[in-house]
Amino acid sequence: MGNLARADTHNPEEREGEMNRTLAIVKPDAVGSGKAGKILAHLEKAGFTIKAMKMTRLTQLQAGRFYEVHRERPFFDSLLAFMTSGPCLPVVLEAEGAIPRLRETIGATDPVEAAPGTIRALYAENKERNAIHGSDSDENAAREIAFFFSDQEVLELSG
Ligand code: IDP
Ligand code: MG
Repeated sequence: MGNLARADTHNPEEREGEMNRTLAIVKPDAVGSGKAGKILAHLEKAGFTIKAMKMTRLTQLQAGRFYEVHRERPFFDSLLAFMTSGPCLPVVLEAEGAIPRLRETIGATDPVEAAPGTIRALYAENKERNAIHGSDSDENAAREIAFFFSDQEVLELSG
């Protein structure tokens, strides 16, 4: 390991290997069809460390808040019905370059467009029931981790 801290890195704790965290959610289709274990194994094989996870079932209100940005989309009501249809599994993942790495590992939203070998290519049913969520930016990763995990849980993670 070189000791080349990036010039724009101010927090010394963030220097080593540029480790950071993102949020995945194993969605209700994948949990319900017994694919959660395979998906977690896929994520570990792709270089992520699981830092926290919990099985939960979203309420309509929670799903609406989580997907607030899509409220005006034609698929919003259907997405909420899907996301509240059964348990899901939010997971905090750590890796170097975690946010882009997760997006690459999960593949395109629609499984027919997802690159071969990606989680969605392997496990998604269709564009809506697509097995897994991944945060799309640093800002959203922080927001989405905080959405599911309390300050105390996150603090305990950093120990
Ligand atoms: P992403 O999950 O790949 O980031 P987004 O565009 O952020 O995709 O959409 C959020 C979720 O909404 C998708 O993962 C999928 O479950 C659902 N979704 C997105 N586009 C469509 C669509 O055109 N039809 C049905 N569901 C969709
Ligand atoms: Mg998205």
